[in-house]
This record gives sequence, structure tokens and C-alpha cells, in this order.
Amino acid sequence: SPITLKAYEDRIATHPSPLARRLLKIMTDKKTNLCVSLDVDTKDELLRLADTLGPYVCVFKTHVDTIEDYTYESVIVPLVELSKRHNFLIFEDRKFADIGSTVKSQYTSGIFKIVQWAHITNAHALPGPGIVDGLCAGTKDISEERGLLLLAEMSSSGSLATGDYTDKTVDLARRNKLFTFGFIAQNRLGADDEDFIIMTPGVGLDDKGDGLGQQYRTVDDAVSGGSDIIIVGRGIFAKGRDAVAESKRYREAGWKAYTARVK
Ligand code: S5P
Repeated sequence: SPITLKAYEDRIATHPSPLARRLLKIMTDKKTNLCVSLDVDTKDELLRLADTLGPYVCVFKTHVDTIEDYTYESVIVPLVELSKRHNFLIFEDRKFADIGSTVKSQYTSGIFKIVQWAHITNAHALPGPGIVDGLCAGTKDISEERGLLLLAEMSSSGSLATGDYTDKTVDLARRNKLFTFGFIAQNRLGADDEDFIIMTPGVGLDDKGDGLGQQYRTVDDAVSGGSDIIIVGRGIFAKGRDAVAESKRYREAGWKAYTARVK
């Protein structure tokens, strides 16, 4: 039977993570649980989508290392400006997977300086507690809220992140709930009163897969299974699709599925 959960609005006051509280407030105010994955390869496309789809989303997810003409000044500065104008959070889908000391440098330094601008980033649990400690240490001098999602399950066919690995990932998140506010997952994880935020990729209304292992579920399947935020990429911006119309469609489907699930 489908999971019932508290309303986003009722979770704002009680959530342990400041970043999650800010996110739940945005979702409530804008009536959207849609995260669009901006997997494009030029800055113009990225910024155009961020501007035109901004009103419909709570979060924009980026893979900033795939932008051909990337510079901090020409990509990050305007993206942060758009995030303020349209009131969305930025999620750099970096999938950190190294020892604490290395991920701390990858998070804070180089040409991307992810911690400076990405409200959310994510990491694999594989290396153990040091990865969370290293990333958390990287937020030390940042005054704005920052949050981490652990990859507890993946959408791809044959994923190894199942069973015991998933359970141990949840345990790892429990060690630092101020910073680790949720999971990339396909199912509800953690106890109800822990209130982890579940963000779910592999959502598509028109496709079943992409020929490279991606698997799509419908919005209803994802949300009734316990997802708080649906992540949609090519379902919205693939060639031939009207990204604005598709964003409205996924936002409506996501909100309807959420309303049906809420207590
Ligand atoms: O398990 C996962 C985790 C992630 S973060 N499966 C995924 O597909 N993702 C990401 O979500 C992936 O890197 C891509 O950016 C997005 C899905 O894109 P789509 O075009 O298939 O919707």
C-alpha cells in the first residue's frame, strides 16, 4: 500500500537540518517537488533552462564538469543570481567517492569550488564515515546553509547499492543529521521520525530507459513509494520536447501524487 507522510509544511519546523528546512519552505511556497536535472553541455543552455524553468522547480541539479565553455564567472555567478530570483536551490550532483581529505579539497578548491555555490551536493557511502566528515569540514567557512545527500540506492539496472549497503548508508547518515539531510534513493528510507528527504532520479513519463542502464518509473510510482522530490532530466529537456510545458506537466503530476500521499 502507498506510504502516507506528513505534509512538507509540517516538517519545516522540526527538521534537524537548516538546509532541509529552507528546502521544505521553498517546496511549500512554490507548490513544487520537482528537481530538474540540467544535464546540458553549454552555459547558454544551462542558464536559459535555469531562467525559464526556475518558477516550476524547488531544486536545479547540475553536472558542472560537463559544461564545455565553463568558467566560474560566466556559469556560477549568473546561476546563483537566478537561484535567488526564482527561489530555487542548486544541487551539484558531484557523487564524491574518495577519502575525507581528498573530497574536502574536491568540494572546496579547483575551478569549481562547489561548496561556495551548491546548496546541496551528494556522495557515495563506499569510503565510510570519513567522506561525510571531510565534506562537512569543507563547509566550515561558509555562512549559508549546506546539505549532503548520500546515494543509498541508484536507478540504474544492476546497481550494487542494495540491501546491506543501503542499510549501512542510512546508518552513516544518522551520524550527522545536521549536514546529511537525506538520500538519493528509490524508496523511503529511515524511520518516519528521522524525516530524511528522499530525492529520486530515474523518473520519466514517456520513456522506459535510455539504452545505457537508466530505468524510468512514473511520477506516481516514485512518490507513492516515498519519494519527496522527483528528479527529471531528459523527460523535460530532450530534443523535441518543450521544456517549459514538460516542467509544468511534471510539477503538476508530482504535486498531485504528493497531495494524494499526505496524511
Ligand atoms: O541513481 C541515480 C542517481 C542520480 S543522481 N540515477 C541517476 O540517474 N542520477 C542522475 O539523475 C543522473 O546523473 C542524471 O543527471 C539524472 C537523471 O537524468 P535523466 O535524464 O535520466 O532523467
